[in-house]
Amino acid sequence: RVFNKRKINFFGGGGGFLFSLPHRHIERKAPMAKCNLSKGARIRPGNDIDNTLDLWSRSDVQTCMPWGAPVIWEGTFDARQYDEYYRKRNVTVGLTVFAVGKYLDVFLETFLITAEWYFMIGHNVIYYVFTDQPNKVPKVPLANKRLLRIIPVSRHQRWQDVSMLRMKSISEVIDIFVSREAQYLFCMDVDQFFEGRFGVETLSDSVAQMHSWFYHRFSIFYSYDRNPKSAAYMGLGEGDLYYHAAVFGGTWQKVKHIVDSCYQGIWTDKQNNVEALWHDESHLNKYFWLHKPSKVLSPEYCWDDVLGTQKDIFISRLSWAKKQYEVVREKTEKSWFSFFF
Ligand code: 5GW
Ligand code: MN
Repeated sequence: RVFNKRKINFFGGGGGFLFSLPHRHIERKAPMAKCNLSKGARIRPGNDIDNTLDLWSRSDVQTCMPWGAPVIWEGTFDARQYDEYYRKRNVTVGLTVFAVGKYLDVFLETFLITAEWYFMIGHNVIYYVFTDQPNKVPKVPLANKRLLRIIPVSRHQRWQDVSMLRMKSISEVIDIFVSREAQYLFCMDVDQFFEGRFGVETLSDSVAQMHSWFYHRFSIFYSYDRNPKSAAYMGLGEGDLYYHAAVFGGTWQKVKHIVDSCYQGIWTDKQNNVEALWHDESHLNKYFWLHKPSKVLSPEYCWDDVLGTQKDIFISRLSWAKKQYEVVREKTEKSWFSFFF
């Protein structure tokens, strides 16, 4: 959530111009916390596949969280072993994506085509495409064991509502479809494309995405909601990481709890006539602070190419698409930020 937001907050990261620049230009990089588990320690009890992770293969980055959740980086997992484990269990993974208004024309086809190349290849996949124009959904040919459901939604006046009402719609679709046909569910923004493996190594009870703009920033720059009137409020010193709402997931049971809790917060804010700084993302960050994710994805899983080449990013798996504000947003919504480019 970087551009085109109206509320500006000094600590907000997305706020002032200086804080919006890619950090490599202006800020000292914050050193990453390191995994404090002793070598050979088991990340989860039992014979869970996550015990095969080699958290010590990447000494340059944070590979586990203090509560024991692994952070998935290239080099920490054996893709073959993961695929075999979940193939045996015949896992089905759902993927929700919203394509409302012009976002359908501009982003959906590329998102789906590249997902067919890289997302959970060899496993059962069900796409849930939420859209206000069902008959315009591109007919992307799907591989074996993959299917796509179109979920009609209505268009909302304010774009903040489009992104916040995702939480409610996802919850409903979990009740109607996902709980009957999939074990895991990912929820993603549509304005991105896959360009590297996004596989079953990402599956876990609840999965959060490390935000690529913040992983080397000191936590005072995390753009949490700092307004005490909002349900998403987080004080200075609170929070673990800044998570990106463009990718989150888990078992459908956990995702249901995530989206219901976030929606509850959004609804409470509406009653109180406040709106969190980064909308659903602020509420998601609050949620993951109170309910720690059981797995965290490294910025490889949602990378912004604007950040350029970084020596700890060996591969970009899912990449932000160029925004094309002129096309996707109304004239009045044009980004003030684009003035600088
Ligand atoms: C339109 C104008 C402003 C903000 C959002 C929208 C919008 C979002 C829309 O018109 N249609 C739509 O389907 N969305 C969905 O919400 C897309 O899946 C989109 O990826 C997601 C989040 O909105 P983004 O990607 O514009 O938000 P940021 O935080 O990535 O800039
Ligand atoms: Mn987006």
